[in-house]
Amino acid sequence: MTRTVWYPGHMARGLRKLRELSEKLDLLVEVRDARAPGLTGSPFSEQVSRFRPVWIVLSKKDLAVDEATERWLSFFREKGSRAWALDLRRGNLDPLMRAALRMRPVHRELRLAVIGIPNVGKSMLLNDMIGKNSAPVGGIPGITRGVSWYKGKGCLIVDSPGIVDPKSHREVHRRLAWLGSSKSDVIGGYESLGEGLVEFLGGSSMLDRALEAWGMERKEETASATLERIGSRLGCLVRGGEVNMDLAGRRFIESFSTGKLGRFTLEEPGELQPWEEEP
Ligand SMILES: Nc1nc2c(ncn2[C@@H]2O[C@H](COP(=O)(O)OP(=O)(O)OP(=O)(O)O)[C@@H](O)[C@H]2O)c(=O)[nH]1
Ligand SMILES: [Mg+2]
Repeated sequence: MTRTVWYPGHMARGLRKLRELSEKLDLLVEVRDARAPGLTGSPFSEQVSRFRPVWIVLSKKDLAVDEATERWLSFFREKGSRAWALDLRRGNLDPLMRAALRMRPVHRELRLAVIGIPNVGKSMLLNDMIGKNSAPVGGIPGITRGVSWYKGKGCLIVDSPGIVDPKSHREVHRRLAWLGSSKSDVIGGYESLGEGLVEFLGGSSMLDRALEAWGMERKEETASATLERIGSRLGCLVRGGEVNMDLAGRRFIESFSTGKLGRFTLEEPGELQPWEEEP
């Protein structure tokens, strides 16, 4: 049977290890992508939040629409979570660190874990927190494979591997792939994912904005035809001048996920997704 969800062994091991560790922790910081703060929630955070404080950091603030990020921050704060939005490449973690260190028990260092789904910036946040580039960071999901402790000023911080929920709806995994948080080649191939993204963006003016970055215009056509034009524009050609649709999808998703096509927010707080049922 073809696998439709990316859930390698290191995720299951990481989740087990985090569960074992959670008793020892004073605080967990969950990193979510500011472009889709609902869809990028961690499967572990809900379980652990019943007995440990979980704070939220919306990373990649620079790639999301500012007004939407403000609405998400209010949403999380109204639910009782402490929440910050950050461009982790620029740091500016003083308010977060000051608040975290206030949770430090008098007799020992603060024990904190950074959790979240893949590629949201957990290791980058940890490095910012300890003031050293100790944890490996990278642009593809699955860089951190195990659970490791790092020492900061007055704190011990755990970096953990990105963990997705294998039981989430397939559409959630597709959206995570658009954001670079799931492995596209495992969950259906770049052509179909690229077409899905064209279709999704086509429901609003987001597609016009994305195409604009390549000097292209929107036309009345199928998603496949748009992706083909993108591929042609980017020179994703095979012999005979035909477009390599898999490569076109890959380049489109990479450009989108790394912010080359501008700022986007894919969901609003409280929005019901098409695959979710009314309560
Ligand atoms: N533009 C932008 N890029 C960011 C930000 N935070 C992280 N990144 C980028 O996101 C990518 C992933 O960062 P990591 O820190 O490795 O993410 P991770 O969550 O530890 O990923 P895994 O270990 O694979 O689960 C890197 O290419 C970072 O440069 C941010 O706030 N803004
Ligand atoms: Mg990491």
